[in-house]
Amino acid sequence: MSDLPVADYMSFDPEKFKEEALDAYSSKANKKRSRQIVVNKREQNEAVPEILANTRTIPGILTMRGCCYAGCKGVVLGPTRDILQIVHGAIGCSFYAWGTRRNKTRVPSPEDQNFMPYMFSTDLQEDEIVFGGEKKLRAAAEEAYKIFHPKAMALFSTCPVGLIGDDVHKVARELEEAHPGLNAFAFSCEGYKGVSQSAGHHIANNKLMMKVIGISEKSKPGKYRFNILGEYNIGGDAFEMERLADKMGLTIQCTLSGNSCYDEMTAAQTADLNVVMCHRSINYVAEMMETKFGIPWFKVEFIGADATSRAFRKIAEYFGDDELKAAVEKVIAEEMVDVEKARTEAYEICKGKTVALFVGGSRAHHYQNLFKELGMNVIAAGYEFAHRDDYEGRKIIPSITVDADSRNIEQISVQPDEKQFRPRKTPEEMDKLRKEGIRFDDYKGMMNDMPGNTLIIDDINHHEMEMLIEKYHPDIIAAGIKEKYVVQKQGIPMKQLHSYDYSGPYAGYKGAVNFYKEISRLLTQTPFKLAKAPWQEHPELTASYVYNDGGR
Ligand code: CFM
Repeated sequence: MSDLPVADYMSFDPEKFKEEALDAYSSKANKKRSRQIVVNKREQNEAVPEILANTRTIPGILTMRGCCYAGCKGVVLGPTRDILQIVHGAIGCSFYAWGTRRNKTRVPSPEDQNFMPYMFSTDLQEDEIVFGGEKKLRAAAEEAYKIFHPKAMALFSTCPVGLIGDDVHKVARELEEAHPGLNAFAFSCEGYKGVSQSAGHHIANNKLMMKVIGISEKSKPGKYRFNILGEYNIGGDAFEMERLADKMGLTIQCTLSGNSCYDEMTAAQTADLNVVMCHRSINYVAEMMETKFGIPWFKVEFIGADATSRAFRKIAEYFGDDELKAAVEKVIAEEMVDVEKARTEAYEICKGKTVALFVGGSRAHHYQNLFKELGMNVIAAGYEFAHRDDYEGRKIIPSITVDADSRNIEQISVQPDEKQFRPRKTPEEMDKLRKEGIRFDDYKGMMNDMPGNTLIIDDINHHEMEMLIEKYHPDIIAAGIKEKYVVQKQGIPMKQLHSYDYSGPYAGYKGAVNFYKEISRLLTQTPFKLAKAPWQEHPELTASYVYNDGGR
């Protein structure tokens, strides 16, 4: 047997769970789901098992996933405050990508533009679906331009736009011709493209590389300048990283895209390092910036106090300045005082409790850091839309089969930029850093970080979630708004790890303190355990008509 630590949960039998969960399916569905539910069982140093990921959800199964448009507009571009973003489509698509993700922004001065409070949509109607909506999009964009005079405008396609064939890219070109100096670009990010929001990330990454990153050289002042890729400032997470970086004497040139502005993005290539938080949504930009501008990248996590310290130490190591290293250590020591106090208090309540996480494409991994710090055992985890590399690590990328759904998404290739390519380190310096433990261009994936005998479920559905709760009653489930009430109604505390409901930040040190306190509160609260659904008290419900028959 493996000498890896085993999830400390006596009755938990992931093999049995898998067998029972699959039992409910038809043979075809069973075959597919059996490759998406795996037991993370392996010998020490052996590769983690292969999982099937980034494939279509089986029709009829309720999925947690979002759409391609959500990944492009909602996720990657959404948090940028001063690119005026117009959604070409029905009003609902716009409304649900506006504000619900809680990506915050801080406008430096009243003169700076901020379009976050506005929702721009063409509000497509039936007659435009029949006769075409391009004219309406053009008119909407002109109207918005006249009112706001933005530096950049982005146009987003929703499902009907692709079906009726409106040329959003032509409208963007016309806008640029009509308004010299305006940077206008459009996204063919129709909701149905690809199998999830992951396709939208890729489409957004491509366009940012082609139209935004590298078009100016107005960098921020600072000696040690880096970009954070894949951090979206949900509940103020990026604010916490900015606070810490400031204290340590580091400069964040640009965050893609939490609390970001257009000017910072256009000069992102002037930074000397890219650190990647959410690998899934932004690894394409990291790779392309390395090829085009010579900026090395490595993966970090700012979720979890220890992970935060590790991340900043790695950054200091990369820049290699002793003064900087000392400043980083000083801040870590200062910050850890409050962290340790909060952690010790929470630890007593949380230790030994179990948790299952099913979140997006990176958080199901990152948040395990915080639960571990509380002494909790992760028994099951899964992503909604991540790819195999996010589970098994980047080294398996060459063995991923590219299917028709992925081929649907434009692949762009970049070349070293004639003027702006500049290696940041010599090959010898890079080798030295590698020897010191910095893994450039790598992500080891979630499964390699998890104990043996844990359950990994890709694109979990209601049936499997309900079964997990019924059979194994995790003490906490971390997931999203779509799962929240299903979980709570079964008496299990639920931590919403997408928008954090009304809470956050959870990143960095202050974030860790918030998280510890909240998890202890969730574990000591009783309302959901006390509440009984009507069917629990009276298994059979009967209905009767109550109406006034007028005395007849
Ligand atoms: Fe990256 Fe995200 Fe996530 Fe994501 Fe998302 Fe999100 Fe997420 Mo919701 S970019 S993959 S598409 S960390 S919106 S901020 S919480 S599913 S785990």
